[in-house]
Amino acid sequence: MHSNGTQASVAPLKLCVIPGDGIGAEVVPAAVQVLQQVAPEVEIHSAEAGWACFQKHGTSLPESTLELARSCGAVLFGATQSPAYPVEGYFSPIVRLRKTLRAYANLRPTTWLPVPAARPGVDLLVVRENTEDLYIGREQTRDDGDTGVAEKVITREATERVARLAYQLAVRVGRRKVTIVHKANVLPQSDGLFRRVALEVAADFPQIETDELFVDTAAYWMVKDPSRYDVILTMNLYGDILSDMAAAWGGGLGLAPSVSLGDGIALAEPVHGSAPDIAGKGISNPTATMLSVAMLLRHYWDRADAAARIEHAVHRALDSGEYTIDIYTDGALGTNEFTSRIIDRL
Ligand code: GGG
Repeated sequence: MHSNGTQASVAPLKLCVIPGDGIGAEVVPAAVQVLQQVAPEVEIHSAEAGWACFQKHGTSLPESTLELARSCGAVLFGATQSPAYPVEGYFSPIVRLRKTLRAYANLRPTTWLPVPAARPGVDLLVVRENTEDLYIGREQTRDDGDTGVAEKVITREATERVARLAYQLAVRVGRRKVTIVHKANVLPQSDGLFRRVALEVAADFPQIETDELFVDTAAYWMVKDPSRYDVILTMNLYGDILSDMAAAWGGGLGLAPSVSLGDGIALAEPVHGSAPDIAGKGISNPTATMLSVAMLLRHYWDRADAAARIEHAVHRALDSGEYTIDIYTDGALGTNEFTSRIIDRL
């Protein structure tokens, strides 16, 4: 309070909301409803991106969306459905958004939830480098028409910043071990650099145990015994794949949240995609998006209290057997009904 009795002005919390394609249009509004219950002060600003946006406007990520995302600082993205064949002028909006916003560290936790498919005791965090690797989109078809080439880029700068964030986070949240995942024996120039730089950063954190695995061995252990892991630090492509595998132990992709952090930026999104097979039926699971909002509250807005309210409400609903159809078919709830049950518990 100022001495003249007026309230000091506090910058409003703003969220840029981009539902995207498919079930993004169902799960994002559900998660926004939940957010408005626990943090009604957050201003909601909507924007477009995705395949449908490309068909409408000729771009999958309009400049106005990027500007809004930058000015809000916090973004909630649903899902997108990029075609699996080349389309002139099209690029993946989510990959571009992560890179343009320099949201460089994608945090993908898998923790046990009270659902039938979850593996008791699973509790791990994948920290995935989010701005380079094979995902930079430098791809071409050679003149022979039968050779596709993609460039993989790994830099010291991007590796160092994601590694440092992973170790700092490990210290802050009380994790004990970081496993660096790579394939440096086959790719010594790119993965070898990632390994070297990550190990250099690890040396600054002697309180955290560090080990390393080749990505194929890491996949084997993810299936055989995920309790081997605490924090996994890895590159973009391997992180994408390993975190989906981990999500199976958490009870399924419908429950797997994520947030990507950068300097002054956070981009929350469920790990799952646009699920075109179930889009529009009102049966999608909004849990992953709700838990992604909780991650935004905890890691970006420093609102651990509000994050915990969402997480506890989700736990209690699942514990009472309130499931969407991806979790259990008998008596499954639709997206809106499930969302109401969560809101009732907040
Ligand atoms: N919510 C994350 C998401 O949309 N995943 C699917 C994905 O990565 N898609 C990339 C694309 O279709 O451009």
